[in-house]
Amino acid sequence: MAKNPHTNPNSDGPHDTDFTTDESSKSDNLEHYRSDAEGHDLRTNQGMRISDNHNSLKAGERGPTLLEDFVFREKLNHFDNERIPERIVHARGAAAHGYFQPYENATQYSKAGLFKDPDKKTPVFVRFSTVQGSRGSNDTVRDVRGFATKFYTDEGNWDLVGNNMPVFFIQDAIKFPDFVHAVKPEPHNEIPMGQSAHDTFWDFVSLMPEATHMVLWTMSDRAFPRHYRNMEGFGVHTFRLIDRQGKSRFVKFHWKPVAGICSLIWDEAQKLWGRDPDFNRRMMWDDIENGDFLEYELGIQVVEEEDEHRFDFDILDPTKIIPEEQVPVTLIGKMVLNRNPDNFFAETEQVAFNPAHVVPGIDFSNDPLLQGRLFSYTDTQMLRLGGPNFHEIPINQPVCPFHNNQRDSMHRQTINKGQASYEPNSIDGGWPSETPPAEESGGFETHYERIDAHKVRGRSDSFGDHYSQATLFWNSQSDVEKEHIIAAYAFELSKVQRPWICERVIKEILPNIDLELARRVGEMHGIEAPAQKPASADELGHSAQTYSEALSLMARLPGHIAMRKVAVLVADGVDAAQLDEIKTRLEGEGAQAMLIAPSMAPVKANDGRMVSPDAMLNGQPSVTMDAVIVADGQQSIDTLAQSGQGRYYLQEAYKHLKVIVAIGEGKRLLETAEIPVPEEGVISGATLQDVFADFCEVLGKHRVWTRDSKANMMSA
Ligand code: HDE
Repeated sequence: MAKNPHTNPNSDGPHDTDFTTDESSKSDNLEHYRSDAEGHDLRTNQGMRISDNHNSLKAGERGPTLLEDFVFREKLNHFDNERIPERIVHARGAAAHGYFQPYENATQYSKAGLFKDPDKKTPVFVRFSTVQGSRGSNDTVRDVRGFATKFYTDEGNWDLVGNNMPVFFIQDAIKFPDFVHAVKPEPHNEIPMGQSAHDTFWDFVSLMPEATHMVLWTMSDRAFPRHYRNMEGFGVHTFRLIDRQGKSRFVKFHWKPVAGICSLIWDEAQKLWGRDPDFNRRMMWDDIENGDFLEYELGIQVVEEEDEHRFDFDILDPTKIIPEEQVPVTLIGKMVLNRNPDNFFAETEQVAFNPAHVVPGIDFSNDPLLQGRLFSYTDTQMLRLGGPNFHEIPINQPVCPFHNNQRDSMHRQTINKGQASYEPNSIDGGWPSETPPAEESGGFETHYERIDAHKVRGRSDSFGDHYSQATLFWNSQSDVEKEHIIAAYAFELSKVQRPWICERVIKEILPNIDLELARRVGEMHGIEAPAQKPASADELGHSAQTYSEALSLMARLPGHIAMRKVAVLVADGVDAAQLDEIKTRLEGEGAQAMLIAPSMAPVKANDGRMVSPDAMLNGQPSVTMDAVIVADGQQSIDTLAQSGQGRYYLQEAYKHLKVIVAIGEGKRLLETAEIPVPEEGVISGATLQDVFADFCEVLGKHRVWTRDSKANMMSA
């Protein structure tokens, strides 16, 4: 291949070789920009000390404010311009710092330096987000979650900008504006916020069969994770890994949550909109502050180039997964999120991800959705962050040195020295110079791919199967998950005003996934679903695999109670010794116990001790917790039984399939609240010892799944 015929004598190899990142590199880099006002005088942006920050300058104490007041003007001017455009999608998010560490040298797959040394920690910044709602919308809406990771590597930033679902709604980026316009709040009244339950969304997706697979994922409980630590992440597209010899392999990236996958229940998610709209971000923040870090393993599914066409789907089609049974996920490293940002705007809001930010060893496939994304992200930052210098914003800067001949524009911070802002040059010694590709520390070289094609505005026939993997997903769900999906479609369509859109979904889309699914949703809308699949055999496609365990949430339940939040209900007269025992035993299992009382006033325990509650019943409602323990104590139970909130706490916990434990007299509260006891997950006993093993076993599955069919009978 002909090389660039430049004359730069310095292009002989890497020059910034004495540089290497470690876990604290990004934090050290940000330190330069951190500002702490403690012990400092109040000054203007020009550095002048301010003597009065309460009164503007006036002509007489009751007179008009004077234009001369530059202190007032600076303050108001800055305030008036505080807001920047929010992200067009993924506007609401929360982020954390951490590190990535490979398990062992994985350079047989990719020469990217961050995969090489198991002792090396590469700093990361991860932003989780919802897609549809604006910056101030609710956390627990039914939506996809963004899972975007910026790795600050020795060789530059690599952004893995993924979601918590492995497929997407459309196949070609040219449809993205249509999709986003359809899912966003409707243009005439900006309703509904954070919801896909409206006409334009269902109109679009029912006219675009390629959306069917992804819509099914969003109708599953994956659409409202219990905690960011409890969701998977996916790069979605097929990418390429390039090894040291320059050999390319296709790859799908996965994040596997160490804490297992757990979701909310739809009714619980909805109630959280009001009870704690910041639920997910608050949990992440609090856990990190408490040292309960979030952990994920990075997995790769590797497909050799010669196997590209061996599947019954096209690996370039972003509406398809590669089932884990066909290509297992190899876990190559671990990411730990262990530090909260110092400033939401400076870091979480200004961070700019881009799937085009790659490092040598990682490259793109021809997935047409990915190809479009490679353009879109820089483009959107120009408006959102005010021009092309957004890479200079501290959170976006690589930690390795970076020099080039890009110059000027809005808000330029770098003071570039020298006269030659071009290359090659003989004035500034030929610097900065190119680096030839190499096995390691080389310059980026695009994978050498032969393309021999007609220019064509079209789509490959291999992208034509829109249903078979949706059917695979449906077949792989447990009965409980299927019931939740049916309820989700019924709910969403109940918000659609135009009957023909509902009919189209029930008669033309759902039966192609599964006839029973269509029949059940149809039943709830008084619409008869067809007895046969309406799509042709060609349109239905074919998946040799009909079941994949990895697609069910039940396959990855935590199996332990670490990090679970347990409410311990208390009131005056509660058994003090038992409270100590409950706390010790829960903490021993890594769970978090919260004492919850009718009010924040200290509770007088049975031994006269005053115990401070962590929260009150309506301040930390059951929807924010994973399980409830009713502690013993006659007077305490009397008080809780007389309280509507006390009884409701248990009823709601029961409805949301939570484990409920009553110790001693506590059983009386269950009876007053009309909670059936005993049954699986409703456990009573004379002492904590009697119930603890049972409690841990059921809570290890997160919820009492066997209760699902009865839960709706609870009116809470
Ligand atoms: Fe994005 N997407 N996207 N997207 N996306 C944005 O970039 C876009 C897609 C994803 O926390 C925007 O900076 C196009 C798939 C995440 O800051 C924008 C297409 C996946 C985030 C954009 C897609 C994603 C974004 C909006 C179809 C999963 C939030 C603001 C071709 C693999 C990142 C911004 C953060 C954000 C464009 C599809 C993930 C407009 C054109 C597929 C996690 O540039």
